[in-house]
Amino acid sequence: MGEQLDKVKVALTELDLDAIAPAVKEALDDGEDPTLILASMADGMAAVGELFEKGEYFLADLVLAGEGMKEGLEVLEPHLEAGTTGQKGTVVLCTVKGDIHDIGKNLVATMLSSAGYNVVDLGTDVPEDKVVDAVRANQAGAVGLSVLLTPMVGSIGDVVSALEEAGLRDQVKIAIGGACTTQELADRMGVDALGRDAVEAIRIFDGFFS
Ligand code: B1M
Repeated sequence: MGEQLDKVKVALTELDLDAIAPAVKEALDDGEDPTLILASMADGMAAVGELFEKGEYFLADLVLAGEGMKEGLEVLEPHLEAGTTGQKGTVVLCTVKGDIHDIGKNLVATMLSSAGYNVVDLGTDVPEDKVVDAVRANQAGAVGLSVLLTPMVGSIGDVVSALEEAGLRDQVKIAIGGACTTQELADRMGVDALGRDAVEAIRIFDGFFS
C-alpha cells in the first residue's frame, strides 16, 4: 500500500478525525486512484470493527469511525462520480429493516449513480412494503439490499416474499451486499446475486440490465 493510502487507513483506524479528510485530499493530490483510496477507507473501517470485537473499542468509537468515514467520503465522492445518470435503469436501494448502517449503502448508491443508474435510495431500516411501493412507483428493474447485522438477515427474505406476494418478483432482480452477507445466504434467501463491494455491485447491476 502507498504511503498516502496507508495514512488514510491509519487516520480512520486511530479515529483521528482531524486527519481523515486531509489524508484523503493528499492522496488525491498525489494522483492515487479514488477507488484505491476508497478501499483504504474500507480497510480502516474493518480494522475498527476488529478492535470493537476485541473489546478495545466501544460503541462511541464506532460512531466516531462512522463520522470519519463520512468526512473522508465528502472529499472523495466528487472524484468517484463520472456524470451521466439514470440512463441504464432504475435500482431501488436500501439498508434492510432493523439495520441502520448506511455508509456502505451510500457508497454503492454513489457508484451506481456515477455508473449511469437512476438510484432510488430509501435509506436505512426500511420495511419490505416500502421496497414494494418504490419498485412499483418507479418501475424499477432491480433492488439492492444492504445488511450488516447477522440478526437482521431475515429482513432479506421478507423483501423477497413481499415482492412475490405483490406479483413483482419476476420483474426485478435482487442483489444483496454488506459485511455479514455470504453466497450461502444469498442462495438461501432466493436472491439473484451477492456484491462484495461497490465495484462488484456495478458489475452485477450491469449484468442485470444487459
Ligand atoms: Co455497527 N456493527 N453496530 N455500527 N459497525 C458492525 C457491522 C459489526 C460487524 C461490528 C463488529 O462487531 N465487528 C457488528 C455486526 C455483527 C454482526 O451482526 N455480524 C455491528 C454491531 C453489532 C452494531 C450494533 C448492534 C452495536 C450495538 O448497538 N451494540 C449497532 C446496530 C445498530 C442497528 O443497525 N440497529 C451498531 C451501530 C453502529 C454505528 C451506528 C455506531 C455505526 C454505523 C454508522 C453508519 O453506518 N452511519 C457502526 C459501524 C461504523 C460499524 C462498522 C465498524 C463499520 C461499518 C462500515 O461502515 N463499514 C462495522 C464493522 C465492519 O463492518 N467490519 C460494524 C465500511 C463500509 C464501506 O463497508 O458497509 O461493509 P460495508 O459496505 C461495503 C460492502 O459490504 C458492500 O459495498 C460497500 C463498499 O465497498 N456493500 C454492498 C454494502 N452494502 C451493499 C449492498 C449491495 C452491494 C454491495 O447491494 C447490492
